[in-house]
Amino acid sequence: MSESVTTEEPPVGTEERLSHYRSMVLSREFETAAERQYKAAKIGGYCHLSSGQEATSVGTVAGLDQDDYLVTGYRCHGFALARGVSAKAAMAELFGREDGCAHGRGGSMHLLDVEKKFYGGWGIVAGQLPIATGIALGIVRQGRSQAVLCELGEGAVNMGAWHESLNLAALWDLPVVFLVVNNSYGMGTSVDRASAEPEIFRRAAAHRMHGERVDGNDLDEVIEASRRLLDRARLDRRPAVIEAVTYRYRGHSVADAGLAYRSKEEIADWSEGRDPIARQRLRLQESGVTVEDLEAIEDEARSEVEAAVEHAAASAEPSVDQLAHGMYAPGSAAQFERMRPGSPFGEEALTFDAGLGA
Ligand SMILES: Cc1ncc(C[n+]2csc(CCOP(=O)(O)OP(=O)(O)O)c2C)c(N)n1
Repeated sequence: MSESVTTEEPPVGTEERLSHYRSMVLSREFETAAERQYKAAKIGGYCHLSSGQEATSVGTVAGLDQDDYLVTGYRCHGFALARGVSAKAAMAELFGREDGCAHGRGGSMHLLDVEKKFYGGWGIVAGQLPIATGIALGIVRQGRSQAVLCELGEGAVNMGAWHESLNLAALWDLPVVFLVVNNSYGMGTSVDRASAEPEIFRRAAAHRMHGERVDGNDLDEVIEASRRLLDRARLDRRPAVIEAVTYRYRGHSVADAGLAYRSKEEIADWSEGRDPIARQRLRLQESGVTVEDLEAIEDEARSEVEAAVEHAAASAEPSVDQLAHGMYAPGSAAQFERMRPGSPFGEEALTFDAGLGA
């Protein structure tokens, strides 16, 4: 840790704890269903699941104000749901359907809901960091009081965009918190084999930025740290790094069994011994919540996901003539108009009608 940052946050109340529990269970159920649907060929492209990481996604999103921004990498289902994207809209997006939260154009890696200030879902490792940093710069330039939470995997911290983004965020005092989800593996490469400094939070110090590590499977700990650091970013314009240590139970993507580079014992150690949902369930029981109440929440989440799958399957495919809709900013048509063969840009003719409109 590069400095001490204290908290005066009140403890989380039971209603709120139940709501977070619901959100974690919904995420787990969603991922289980997504895997099944992918294997049944209802979902195409890539599909990265985050089962086991629920305390990190739910806990960090709990630290955001409604007006704050969220930007993530491709393992984004749990973050989208925690931010309030409905299971129906998220599942329909995985199915590539019109009712999806990105109208079926993005798929699993590119969930998006601008109204909820969830700016994706990005497939290029570390590609989301400059975007999040730019949003934070926009906030400062426009004199607004908001924060940005930027999620990335521990595999992304060896990319140039990590260094560039942290440097500018620290130099310009930008209100952004970089959340490194350290689930031990970038595809099949363990953090110890990839990072000269495997305690990722320490890397913040290279930019004179605050960094700290939390147990990413402990919901309360994650909420406390993310609230404190997001408040500090929003109110004092001070960036930070939170490293959440957690584990993904499934393979890198559904196409990876996840067993070639780690042992069954290691997976069991996390899934049976440190599961974030089981941990929170026990805490809730200890605080007086009944098993019946918890089971009702779990049944409700299961039904919500079943309904989401039915909804996704019944949703229309986007029409082909709308393929490029939303891809270009207003005004692009005029710019493309100038880009004819023989223009100073020397482009070839566009090969299909991009449906740009005015
Ligand atoms: C620039 C770039 N290089 C390589 C890839 C291929 N790739 C996809 S995921 C991944 C591993 C990233 O691991 P990590 O950042 O730890 O995230 P996690 O999968 O653990 O969520 C790689 C190398 C990519 N998408 N983008």
